[in-house]
Amino acid sequence: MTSPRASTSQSNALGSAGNRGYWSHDSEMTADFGVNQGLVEEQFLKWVDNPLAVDEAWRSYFESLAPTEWPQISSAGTIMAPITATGLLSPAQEPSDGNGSPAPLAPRSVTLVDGSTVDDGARNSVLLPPTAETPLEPILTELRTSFPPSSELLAANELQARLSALINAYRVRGHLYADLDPLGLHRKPPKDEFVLKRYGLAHVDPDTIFATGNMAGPPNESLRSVLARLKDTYSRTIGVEFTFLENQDARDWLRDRMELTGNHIDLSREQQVRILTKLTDAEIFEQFLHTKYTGAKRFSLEGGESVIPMLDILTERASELGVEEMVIGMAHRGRLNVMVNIMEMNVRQIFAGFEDDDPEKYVGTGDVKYHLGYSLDRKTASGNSMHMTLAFNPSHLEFVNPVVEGRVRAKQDRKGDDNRLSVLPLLIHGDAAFVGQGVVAETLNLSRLPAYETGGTIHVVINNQIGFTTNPEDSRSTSYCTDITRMLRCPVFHVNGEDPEAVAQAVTLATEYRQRFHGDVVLDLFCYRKYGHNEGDEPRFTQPEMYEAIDRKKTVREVYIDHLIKTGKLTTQQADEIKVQRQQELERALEDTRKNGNYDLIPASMLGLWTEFRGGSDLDVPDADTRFPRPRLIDALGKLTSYPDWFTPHPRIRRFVLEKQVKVMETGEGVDWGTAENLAFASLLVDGVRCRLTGQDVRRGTFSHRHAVIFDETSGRRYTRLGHLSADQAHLEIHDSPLSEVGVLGFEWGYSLDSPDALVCWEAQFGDFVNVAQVIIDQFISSSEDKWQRLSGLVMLLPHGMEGQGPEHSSARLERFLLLCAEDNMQVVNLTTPAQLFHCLRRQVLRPWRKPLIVMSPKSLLRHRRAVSTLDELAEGSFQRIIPDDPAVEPSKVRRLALCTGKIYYDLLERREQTKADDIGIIRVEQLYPLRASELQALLAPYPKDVDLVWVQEEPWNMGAWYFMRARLPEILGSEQPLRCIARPESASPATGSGASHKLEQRLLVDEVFH
Ligand SMILES: Cc1ncc(C[n+]2csc(CCOP(=O)(O)OP(=O)(O)O)c2C)c(N)n1
Ligand SMILES: [Mg+2]
Repeated sequence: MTSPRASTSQSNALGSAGNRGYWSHDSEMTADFGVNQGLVEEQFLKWVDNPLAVDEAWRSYFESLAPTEWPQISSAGTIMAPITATGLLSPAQEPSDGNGSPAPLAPRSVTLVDGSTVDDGARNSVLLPPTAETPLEPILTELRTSFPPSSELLAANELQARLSALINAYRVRGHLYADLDPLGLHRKPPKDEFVLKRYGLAHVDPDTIFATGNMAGPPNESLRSVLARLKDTYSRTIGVEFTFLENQDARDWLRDRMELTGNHIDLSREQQVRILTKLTDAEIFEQFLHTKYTGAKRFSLEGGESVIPMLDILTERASELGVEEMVIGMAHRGRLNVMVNIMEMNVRQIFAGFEDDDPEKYVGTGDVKYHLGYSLDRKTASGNSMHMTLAFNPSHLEFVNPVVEGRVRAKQDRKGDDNRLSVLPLLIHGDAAFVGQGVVAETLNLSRLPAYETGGTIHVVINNQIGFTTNPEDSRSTSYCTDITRMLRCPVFHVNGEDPEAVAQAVTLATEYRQRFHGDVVLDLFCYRKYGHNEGDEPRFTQPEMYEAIDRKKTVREVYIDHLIKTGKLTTQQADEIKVQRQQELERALEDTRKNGNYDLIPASMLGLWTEFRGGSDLDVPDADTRFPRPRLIDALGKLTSYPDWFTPHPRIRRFVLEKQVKVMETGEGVDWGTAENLAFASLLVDGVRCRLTGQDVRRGTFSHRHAVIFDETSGRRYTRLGHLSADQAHLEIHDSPLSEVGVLGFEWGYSLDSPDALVCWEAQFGDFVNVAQVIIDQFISSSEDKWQRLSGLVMLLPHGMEGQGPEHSSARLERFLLLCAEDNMQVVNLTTPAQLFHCLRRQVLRPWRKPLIVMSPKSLLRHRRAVSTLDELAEGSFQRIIPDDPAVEPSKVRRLALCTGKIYYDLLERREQTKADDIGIIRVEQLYPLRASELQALLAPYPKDVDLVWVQEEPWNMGAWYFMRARLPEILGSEQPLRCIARPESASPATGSGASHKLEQRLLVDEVFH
């Protein structure tokens, strides 16, 4: 199918790509991008959710389509094709969702024209136009029926078939025999695979002419020539895995591009000199640091210098193909080299880091130099500008991957880059980490999901065939370290890093592939590591054989110079000039750094989008007015509770959600948790604030309280209540996520970095599972401001509370979050009323203070009869960090004052009412961090000096907020006021597995407060 808009955006991409640029190898490739199915699907998904979310051209295009022409949605489960029990609907019959748009449908079987039915999977292919088949050229037009079965013909057919089998074997398995390892130590399978004998072709005269079938190139060719081309293409210094690609166009495109050229790139002398210059930059930079800062850790790239020309070509070619912005995630290896030689960072800043001569400058803050991020606008050779961002990362290998993807997605969303061609994610991995770390698989799994796709990531593996001191035999069960990407069936180019021109060919193909087919692609750069893991490490203790081979090696640059001299492209003198020039530049820069100083790399985080926002101390930033007028709340409720004519809600949704909310509208009373939360989102959306909420089952809500998206009772078609508030409401994304914590949370944190003006939320299924994402919490969320001056307003909703559901469904590990709190780095709240949630979520956006917000979300309070608010509390109230006791309880009569947080409050309140124990005071600490000392002091002031002050929590003594309170409260309250704790006894696991025991424990706990 085609769309007017799809072809427009292609021509935009072609506009820049069509000018033959520096690395344009095949300007023709840009002439037939084909219809961007991903873009069409994405626009379609937006349109069905809210027709106004797409621009006019798309709107009228989709409106013009009959349902049978609706795009197939490849991402399972997001949206289904239009059907009813009786079959396909036409647009005229198509029920509307109230805003004039058809709404999505749930999976069903489809009635076909012939009366048969097919299920979902088959339906997609039914609704798509059939794939055009290229008719094969008749071989001999005059023979239309059959050939005489002569023995010669049969023998010839047999030989032709054998050759086809051999051609196919090269395509599928040629990479196994390729010359990939510069050290020559890489073990290959026994060498008989492609021996002609095996294919029954040994006795054939090599000059016999064969038909080449679907092999790109001449239609007829001698056996000798076919074999030479196959070897060149598939078993030289590039080994490619691509035959499993599901997209036949992509497979054929790659095959043709490789076979036509023998997988060689046609480089001008100018391009070859550029490659050499980049290799020289890479090598000389490392050698310079090695001599000037002997023994200092830099994680040298030596042995893998080809990464630098590779990234240079990637940047140039991507720019020619319409990429305007790249976000890069990479680890330690070669990072400084990339910063200087690809990102054009002033090398003086690196030298300043090595000088590190002012011990007082970064006490308690900052990060090591090979973790720092950086961004710049690079002018490319083709005259375009490329904004390049290197993401900050922790030592924890690979965890930056989802963060980079989230950042890219946010940039794409902000730019309206719907075809995802102008912002490119680039992830650079180590061989051991890539296959070893689970977060890699989680991130790969995000790549084709509507909520997370970024149009394809280019992965580069600096495969130095070792991880610290560990050999591949001990670090993976797979043949290649890239085999984890087989889950996506994306192309993988293994390339010998000592052949920079093969590297150039592979990276050119990979870049074009990403821009053309919008999918992930992998470059596995086989290389070696000249030194130990770092420069102070002796690798010969553990890898003597490998290092013997390494010691004998010329550098990659020298090997390439030999090649250029041999082919008459360069003289030794010219090569030396390039080297000397680079050395002199570095000498001058070092001298300047030492003389003039002041080149420290200070992360510049508060520029651009961030200028209006603040980090730092809580007290320095005023509170926001979070009120929202009652008539507008009623209007929002009206929208939330209405639905289109075609929609029939499930009776229980109608009764317990919609009718209940209508009642709130009428009475202004009974705002429950789900209603307040929906209203918080709605109030922001109608005021133009983008909102994004992902997590497992968030559309409905794990505890069935949200129902932001509801489903037609019979067809299952989806209706997004929050998507139909007003014509000009801001964009909403609410997506059920995959069953992932670390990948998804990393992604959302990345998304929040580039969306300071949006409400970005992630919800855990139960808070208990949040520890699967602990690295993201420790290394990014809690510490990024301190280490990198990076702020985030991410909200984490973590269901928490002791409710008899067992050890793994009770605790979001509040204690761990509190342990991480320092320097006002984040906010931790445990709320008791829907109004509090409403104001807290609104505050998160309306206050310019950007800090992660950790919410201990309730479970039973979602439906607790007392945990309700009024519309007036939403309209007129504000967020209360601490909620004082009922004014009816006279402070001077209180003998015991219970400080608590979260749902235990209601247990205490009910007991107090039952026992009329008005000598027990109850104060709710709603915001545990930052804790405002003055507020707490003011609240406690009216109570008697000798009041029995207790911290009451339902969590075991060694969990919950007690350790935190015990450490913080004495200072706030003054040391003379004793403080004790009433809690469950200490416990190694958060909760009992028995519901009955839970109840008993809870009763005893409350007894203790009231005894
Ligand atoms: C999650 C994690 N585990 C362990 C480490 C410690 N570590 C640092 S580098 C390294 C080896 C990495 O090998 P590889 O991924 O091949 O990268 P290379 O150093 O070879 O470039 C290890 C184990 C780490 N940084 N992160
Ligand atoms: Mg390695």
